[in-house]
Amino acid sequence: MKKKIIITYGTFDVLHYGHVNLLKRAKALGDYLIVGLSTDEFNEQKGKKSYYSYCHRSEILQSIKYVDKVIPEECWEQKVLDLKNYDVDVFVMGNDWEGKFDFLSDNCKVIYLPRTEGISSTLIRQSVLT
Ligand code: C2G
Repeated sequence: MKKKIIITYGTFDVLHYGHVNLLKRAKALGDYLIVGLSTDEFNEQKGKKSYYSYCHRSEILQSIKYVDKVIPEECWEQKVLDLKNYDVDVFVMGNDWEGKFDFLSDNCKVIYLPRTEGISSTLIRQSVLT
């Protein structure tokens, strides 16, 4: 029987329980979770500077039991090709992106999950890492 493939994307810098909560709920929607991890170069395009490098963020994500595969997210436009290449059934994002990826619903189910309030990489960096 075909595995139900889930995909999500993000920077996942300074991994915290909000990220894990998203990954846990995303994985619960299917059998195999792919994470499109923003490269350092793409982060620049997003106006974000991560504390950890892509390699370290990827290593940390791969240690999370809900994550089955990590691929580089290098540009905004790659999602449609990713959905086709990996035969994705469900695209998942936190609802801070509500509506932004509805155009992908021609290719797969699009689900926005409630964001975990009170935690963010920025908050952590501001309070701990500075
Ligand atoms: N998230 C969450 N709760 C938080 C923080 C983040 O549910 N407290 C979710 C976000 O909604 C997102 C995922 O965790 O779905 C990753 O968040 P970021 O690393 O901030 O990703 P972002 O910069 O939003 O990049 O193409 C999509 C982009 O790459 C998303």
